[in-house]
Amino acid sequence: MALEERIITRAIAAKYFEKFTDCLDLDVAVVGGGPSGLTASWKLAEQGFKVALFERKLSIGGGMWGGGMTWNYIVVQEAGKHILEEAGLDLEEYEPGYFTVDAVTCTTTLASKACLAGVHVFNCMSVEDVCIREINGEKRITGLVINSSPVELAGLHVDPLVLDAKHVIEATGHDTEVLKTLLRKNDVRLNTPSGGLEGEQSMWAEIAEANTVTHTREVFPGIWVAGMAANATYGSYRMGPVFGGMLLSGVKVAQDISDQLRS
Ligand code: 48F
Repeated sequence: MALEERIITRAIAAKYFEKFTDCLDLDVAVVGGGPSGLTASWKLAEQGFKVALFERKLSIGGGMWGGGMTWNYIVVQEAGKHILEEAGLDLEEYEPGYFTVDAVTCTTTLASKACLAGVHVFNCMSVEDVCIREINGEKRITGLVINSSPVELAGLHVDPLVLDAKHVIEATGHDTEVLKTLLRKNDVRLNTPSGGLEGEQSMWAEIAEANTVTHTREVFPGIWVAGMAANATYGSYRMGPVFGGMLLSGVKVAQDISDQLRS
């Protein structure tokens, strides 16, 4: 059988745009494919919700690939260990309560769980803005403004495209990019003590890990913070290469959004 490049091209274009148009109206749009975004999208997709994940880089996985300082092992504490075990990973107890796992195995496994659960992944796609609408007298995020990452990287003047989402998860990590844009462009207040971003503090893993979970919440109607973005939003500490809080935050945001979508 002849192998025609034209058919290969048509197959890619047809399948991509089928996926893209199917995702114009989402239950949940996740921004950032780090551990919290991956876990959240996996947990939502396995419940049957229509979920898309937007990741600026070519690879999903965020800050998990390199362990600590490129030494590619990560540590997970007891509380978050069951999530990785559910994904099929074996963890080794290094000292009581400290479990290690190969960072690359962990990242690829989490990514695989999300993809196989039905998350529509758009890698190489940057979220540059949100859509905001007034609904019943309340401002609410109703969608995302996206652009191809190479367009963004090259600084080309190309307009973005837009899709609707009932809920958005801000999982962009330390930079909280989506919320920064929301605040810069709109006269709005977040559900934080100051109404703005409280900002991340220096390293304190024990407090930060617990805070990551308690700070995972709806920060403005229609947009939720998860992972390191939750701590940066609510003024907590960084925690370095211990990942239980990231995983638990992903599970929590998925559960809370699922409860709202079902109510
Ligand atoms: O930083 P990241 O891994 O976020 P996370 O899930 O996990 C944090 C940990 O990796 C680590 C830590 C805890 O142990 O402190 O840092 O909170 O992943 C965030 C992802 O979001 C992407 C970015 O490329 C990264 O992969 N991202 C950031 N801004 C955008 C974006 C954007 N505007 N559009 C699309 N993707």
